[in-house]
Amino acid sequence: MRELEWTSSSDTPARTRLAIVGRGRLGTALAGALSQAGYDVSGPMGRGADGRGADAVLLCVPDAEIAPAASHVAPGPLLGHCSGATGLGELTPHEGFSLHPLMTVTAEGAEFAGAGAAIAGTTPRALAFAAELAEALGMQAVEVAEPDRGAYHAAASIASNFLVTLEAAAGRVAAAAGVQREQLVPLVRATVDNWARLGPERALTGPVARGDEVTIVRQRAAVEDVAPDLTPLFDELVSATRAFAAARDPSGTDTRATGARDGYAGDGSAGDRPRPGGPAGMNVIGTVAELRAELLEPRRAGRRIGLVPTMGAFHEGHLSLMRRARRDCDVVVVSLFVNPAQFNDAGDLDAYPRDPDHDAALAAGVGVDYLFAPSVDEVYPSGFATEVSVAGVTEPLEGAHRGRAHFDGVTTIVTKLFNMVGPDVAYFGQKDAQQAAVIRRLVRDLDIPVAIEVCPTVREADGLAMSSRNMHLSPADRVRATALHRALRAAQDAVSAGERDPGAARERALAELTAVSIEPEYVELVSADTLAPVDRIAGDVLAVLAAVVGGTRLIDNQPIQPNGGTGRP
Ligand code: PAJ
Repeated sequence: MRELEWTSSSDTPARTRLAIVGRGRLGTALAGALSQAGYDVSGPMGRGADGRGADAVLLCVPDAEIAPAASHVAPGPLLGHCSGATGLGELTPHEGFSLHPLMTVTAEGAEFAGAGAAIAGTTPRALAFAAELAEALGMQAVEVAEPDRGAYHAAASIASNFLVTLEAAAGRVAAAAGVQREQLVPLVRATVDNWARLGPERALTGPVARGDEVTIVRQRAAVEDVAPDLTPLFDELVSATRAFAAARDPSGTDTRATGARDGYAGDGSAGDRPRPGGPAGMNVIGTVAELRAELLEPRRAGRRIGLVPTMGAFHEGHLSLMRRARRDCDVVVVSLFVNPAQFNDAGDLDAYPRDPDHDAALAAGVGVDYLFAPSVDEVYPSGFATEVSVAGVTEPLEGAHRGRAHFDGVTTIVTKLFNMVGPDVAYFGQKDAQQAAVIRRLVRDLDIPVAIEVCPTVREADGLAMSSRNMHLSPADRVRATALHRALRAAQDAVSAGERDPGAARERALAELTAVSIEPEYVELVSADTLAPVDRIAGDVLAVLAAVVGGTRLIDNQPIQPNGGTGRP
């Protein structure tokens, strides 16, 4: 039996008369539970009810119908709704409250006792009534301020609705393997239970947490095979899980870092290269002669050969190029060669991560046909005396900061790789925008018969562009480094809002960096073609930047679109 001061004027305590409007699942469940708790409940009734005679009216209707339903309610009673997202303004001019159960209500009803409930009220009395209803239902009430409703409700959707979407996806993939949904249930229960008992950090297990990239690649290939529409979701989840695992346990997240350096000989000796033969389905090749012999037949048959030049330590950025090549070409060759000629610092070359067997497994996982991993001697035999050097586009930005020798090293090795492989198409990443522009100029100037494809930058969930150097960042610097992407977005946002002065857009980017004490080597708005600074933003413009964050040099860029759009690289 409930008594409220505001209804009780006689000696006999009056039961609070509560009208429930809305005959859906929630209205039905609340009417039952509150009547059991001692309230004098009428309803659930239809949406046009005026609530006359009630002390309080509770609207259990969809958000869009709260205001129309409220307009039918006669003046007098307290008026509440059960929405998490909608504010109390919809109840005006009534004295209003809201009670949002943090609990799902299915056709079978709901278990309110023990669940949370978000409450709010336009007056202390209305808030107290919402608290009282929650208590009567055995719920843990928490007051959520109006400005916090959006975040509160998003959290509820992620925790509940999106989890169901994930489980539905898991069920589909499981079904393709002949595993029934029911067989996943104990796993899901144990996971949620671990999350509740141990917290998210300790509850996270599995291949992403272990850094087991080979397994992730295999899983992705399977998803792509049995439920291709789920691949983007899978990729996003891997990326978000990686970011979470990295923030959680900075010491042990990237197993490649240690494994790589342990096995590194640094002189192009066999320890730098994958074991010959390689994983099933992929051929690992160490010499130019062998490679040419292998490609002779496909070339004669007019098959399309794609090349992805790399220096190893594969991450999703590299794998995205390989997948693209796999999609577009008949034969996919990936070169893995840590090119000493493009490092201007011996320490940098020594520290370059290497894990050739792991790389070979990843490449095989995405369907690469040949992993070409030559030794330093194979590429630069004694007496080697030729250099390919591109002028102009190599001079600003990276050229100015790393020295011309860097790009001379890149153009020399890439020319050699083109001659060794003879690809129809070669794939490069937008992540290294200047490198891509230099390569385009190289093939144009030297009439090299290869098409250059530049693929979008692959980013971590928090926006940091993937790079083999990221593994050197300390946890704190890993967080600071996200400012690079924010800076580029700030420049894009300024331009989208109408800014055409590169200096002003640059200042916006700079502000994001200085906010976390990052002094960039450069932040510029340049022509995407020539890499020269622009004096007005029009046409294809790139925002580019480089910065040393905690001793690790990072670069990033963003194509800028003057007429809106995300310009997402
Ligand atoms: P590496 O740094 O191994 O990069 C190989 C290719 O992967 C490059 O084309 C690079 O732009 C691309 N890449 C790197 N990170 C990426 C990301 N987050 N998203 C998309 N693509 C990404 O670049 C080199 O090697 C070398 O200079 C090389 C061209 C192989 C010459 O030695």
